[in-house]
Amino acid sequence: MATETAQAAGGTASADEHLQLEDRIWLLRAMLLMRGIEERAMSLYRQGKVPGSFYDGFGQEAVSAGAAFAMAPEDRLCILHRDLAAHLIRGVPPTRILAQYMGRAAGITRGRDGNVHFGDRRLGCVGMVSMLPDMMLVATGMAMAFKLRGERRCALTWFGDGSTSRGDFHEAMNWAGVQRLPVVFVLENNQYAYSTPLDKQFAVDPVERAAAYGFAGVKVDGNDAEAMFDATRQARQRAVDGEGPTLIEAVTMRMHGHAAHDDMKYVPKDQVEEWRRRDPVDRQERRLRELDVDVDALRAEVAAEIDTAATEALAGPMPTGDDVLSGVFCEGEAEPLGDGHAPWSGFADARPAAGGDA
Ligand SMILES: Cc1ncc(C[n+]2csc(CCOP(=O)(O)OP(=O)(O)O)c2C)c(N)n1
Ligand SMILES: [Mg+2]
Repeated sequence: MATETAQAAGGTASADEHLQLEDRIWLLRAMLLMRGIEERAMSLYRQGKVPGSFYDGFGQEAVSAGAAFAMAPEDRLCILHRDLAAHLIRGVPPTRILAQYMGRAAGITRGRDGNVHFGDRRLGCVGMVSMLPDMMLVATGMAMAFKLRGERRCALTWFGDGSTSRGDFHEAMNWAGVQRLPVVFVLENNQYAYSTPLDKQFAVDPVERAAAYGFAGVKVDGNDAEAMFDATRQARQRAVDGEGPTLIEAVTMRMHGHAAHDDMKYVPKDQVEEWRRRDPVDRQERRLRELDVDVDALRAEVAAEIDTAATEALAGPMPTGDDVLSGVFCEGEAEPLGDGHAPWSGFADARPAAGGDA
């Protein structure tokens, strides 16, 4: 299986063909929202309003925005701790996300977790399992269900470079390859797993591992939202056409510490500086300015939306504890996952028929 390298900067011919101007604006909007919400959450954390620690995806916004954008409403997403843009693209409102971080009743887990382990099942997002990378097995299992039911649907999961050293990674890759399952694995290579750098993580180029399991591996500039979109669009197409899984290695950089408590002293400063010049938000912004989009107005609109969301989230109550046992076990009929938003205009007219439940 060939390992391809997607074209880096300036947009690909294929992205030009598949993205309308409104899609390109949507991609920037999702990334601006992600960055703004996470910045606000970090300041709420410092004010003692976010319990535990806080994890962000600063510098990695294009990985979740670009990949999630290529998915159809009936597809299923297993979203990790640096992938906030995926929740936003599927339709989770910023207020609920900020409420989630603060452990409030209006959060996605209704105050049961003040952290990143959430997913709105009504929008086709699976709540994150903290044991890494168990979401690869969940996505593979869902893809197995799609295949058995003969549905044209796809599952996608993100996971980090650190996850590739775990047994579950290899089990998921192997089963997906053997069964030729409709699943997309997005390896978010952000150079570090906590303080462990890449040269202590793998002795091979990780994208080559796809070939070892019999499917395609694609290395993509993870700081380019449109390149991410395009690689995922093609991977999804292969998946629903019965051509099996794809491993997409999104090469990016974790620009902040592992979490709020980590000053990342172990990361060389010039490495961070070098990646700052490749900022994914700036990149999409430049692209849109060239297309005469009023990016300043978009920025102002997003900033106002986040202000409103933060005010609403802060005004919302904490959970009372009365319903702490509800939702722990299935009561009555299991409620299937719902379909999420999929703003990519390509799906407006050419949406495949929705399949059954998963
Ligand atoms: C099995 C397991 N071991 C340890 C952890 C604690 N932990 C959470 S995130 C993380 C680092 C993961 O690094 P990577 O996979 O590269 O993802 P990144 O955080 O860089 O996005 C660790 C060790 C965990 N969640 N699961
Ligand atoms: Mg990592």
